[in-house]
Amino acid sequence: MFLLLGTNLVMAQAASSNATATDSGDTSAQTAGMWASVGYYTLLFLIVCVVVAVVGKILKVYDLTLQMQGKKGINWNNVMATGFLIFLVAGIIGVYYSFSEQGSMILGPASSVHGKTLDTMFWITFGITFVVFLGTQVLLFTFLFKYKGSDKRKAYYYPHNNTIEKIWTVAPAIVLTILVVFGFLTWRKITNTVDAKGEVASLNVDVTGHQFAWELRYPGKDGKLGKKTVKLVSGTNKLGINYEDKNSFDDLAADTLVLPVNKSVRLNIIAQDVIHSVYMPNFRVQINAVPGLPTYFKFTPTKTTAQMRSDLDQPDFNYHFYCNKICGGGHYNMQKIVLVVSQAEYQNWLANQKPYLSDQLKKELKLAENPLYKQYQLQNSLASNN
Ligand SMILES: [Cu+2]
Repeated sequence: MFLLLGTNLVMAQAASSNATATDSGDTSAQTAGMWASVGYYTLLFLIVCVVVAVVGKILKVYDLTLQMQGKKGINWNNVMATGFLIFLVAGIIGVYYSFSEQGSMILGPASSVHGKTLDTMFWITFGITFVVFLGTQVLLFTFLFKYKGSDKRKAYYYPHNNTIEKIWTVAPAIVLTILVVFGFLTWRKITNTVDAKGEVASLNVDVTGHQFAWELRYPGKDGKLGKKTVKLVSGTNKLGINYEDKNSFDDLAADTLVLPVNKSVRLNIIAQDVIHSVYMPNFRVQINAVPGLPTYFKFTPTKTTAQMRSDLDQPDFNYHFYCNKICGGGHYNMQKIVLVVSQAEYQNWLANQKPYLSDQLKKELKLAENPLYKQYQLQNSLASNN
């Protein structure tokens, strides 16, 4: 009960702090408000405890006086059984309340191809577990009430029954197997969609997390990302790009994750310090960024930002990209806007992005004297002349 109150409290706080942050930004008033509500719920909990204790004591005294007068005392079996029934009804009301109050906070339809499959899996799992939850709770508490202790009835000693043991072992095993196999097939379908079968993703983007920002690197005209090495990381070469790889020369640095709609994207995920996590709820994308262990995620966005805005009737809607690990003091900073646009808009945006290779970096690496770079420049100028 205390946990439930606590969860509600935190949710209410998040909602109210979101509302007031835009209004006034007065954090001290918010903190005071927070402690006032913590105090309020703690007090409420203590009062409920005291009331229960007092009612219990009164009943006990009443019971004792009845017994002293030679009458039949309180039937505690009935009291306990009724208590269980009240608990069941209150619990079901609580479940209904949390669905009706917080159910609307659930994410809208997925905006990616694999997201729809994941959602189907989620709802099937939810449906099965919810029916089992409701069924077991109703049976448990109804039986507790129906077969409460009584003087007229003696408890039946029933130590073992192979048949029902088989049923309650085999039935959950079958259901769990179906769910696990379903999840495995779904995950395989997601990870096999784009390039696992040798088919290259239309777009390959590097996402590097560090305390406390994400760095994005897009491939240039060649469509290939250059190699990188952690040893080369410096003030001017934040990602440690290796310029002995000629694919690096035209790579682009971007501030926003812009993606063309209906094209497969592969995000190469890297962490430079602690574990971060790439989280894009609308696309149902979430995977850890682990130092020393590059991960990746492939997905295909299906709805442009503009489409979502008109569908949801929210002109200021944006997809977001978050860090999903509490990675340190500036963790809240690790978010970006994700723009899903048409192919033409994407090309247009890409043409305006700055190369990762800054003038300063060129000087530092003495690229003017590098034969590989000279050759790259020559090819570029020939290409633009043609
Ligand atoms: Cu982070």
